[in-house]
Amino acid sequence: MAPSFDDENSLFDFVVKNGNGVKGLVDSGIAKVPERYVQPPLERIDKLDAFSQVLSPIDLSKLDQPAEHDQVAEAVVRAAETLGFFQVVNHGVPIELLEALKDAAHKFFAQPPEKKAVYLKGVSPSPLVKYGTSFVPEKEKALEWKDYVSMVYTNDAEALENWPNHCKDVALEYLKASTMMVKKLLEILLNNLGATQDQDSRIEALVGQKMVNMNFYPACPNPELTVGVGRHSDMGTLTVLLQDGIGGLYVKAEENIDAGKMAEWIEIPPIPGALVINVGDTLQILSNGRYKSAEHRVRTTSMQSRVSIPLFTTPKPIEKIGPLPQLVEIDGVAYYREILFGEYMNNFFGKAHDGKSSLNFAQNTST
Ligand SMILES: O=C(O)CCC(=O)C(=O)O
Repeated sequence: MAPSFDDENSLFDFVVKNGNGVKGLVDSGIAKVPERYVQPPLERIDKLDAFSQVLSPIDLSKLDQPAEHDQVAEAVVRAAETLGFFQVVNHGVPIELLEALKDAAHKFFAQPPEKKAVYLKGVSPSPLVKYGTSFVPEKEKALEWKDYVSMVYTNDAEALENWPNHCKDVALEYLKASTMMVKKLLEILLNNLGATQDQDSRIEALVGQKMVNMNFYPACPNPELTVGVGRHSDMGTLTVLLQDGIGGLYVKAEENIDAGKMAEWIEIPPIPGALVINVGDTLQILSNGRYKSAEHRVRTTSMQSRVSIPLFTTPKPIEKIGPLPQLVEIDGVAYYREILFGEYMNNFFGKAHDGKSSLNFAQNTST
């Protein structure tokens, strides 16, 4: 018989503190999600409420063809200026590697809870690896239906020594191949801002810290009441995301008053072999608002477990972030203040997901 999780504390201990995660909850045989996972009505995701707009993926191999380069670069810039989300193909990350990553994620989460719990915050043998569930469970009224393992990159040797055996080789290869792609995209985005001076060192600083996550969303008995991940934008520079074929990732197209369009959620359908790219808050800040960090969220599904594997690229915590001075001069105003990325990060991880409110922290209140 499934254990009772009517008592909030016993549920929290089981899922969060003891590391059983949502996977442990599902494996215990629950027929209905516990109250603590029930989202307020406005946060629930109605599948039928979203547009399924198949935005053509951008073929990055064309960047190497002089006749096509400018058109592709323009598509990247346009996507960063509008939705902040796009998919890429022929990105240089081997397709077999993408398959191996999804397998590795399934294998990691299929392990018994005690094998994963060794990486829980506070007991993990390495500060580079953290296993957990939801986003910041201590701060959330309703928990997110997701388990994850995070692997922070410092150097190859430390990654191979500390990252979990099931994931380390493939995650490291993914990080390297994807970072090369991210740098190419940043070159395009910075050129468009006229930021050509010291570009290589600027790009290195923008991707100075990297982290690969493996997310696991177990099949959920009540997808209509829960979220896999709540509405949020990423805090960093660019995120590369591998999703499997299950679907459920949504991005918000902002209201466009000039075009008479209301805000709407668009489903980002899985495209075999493609990777999703999304603009993070750091690029919105750097571009003084020209590039838009993408508000996104994830639905749960009752049919099958889903995995996704993001690579987050961010500046190092000691790095300053702020709008490019030449853009402030053109705009006559700095929409964001200059701050240490570490401060931005602490604020981001100190609160439950709440759309793009993370950006308020960097807002220049004197404008
Ligand atoms: O699973 C996904 O598709 C998105 C994951 C995500 O937004 C995150 O890990 O921050």
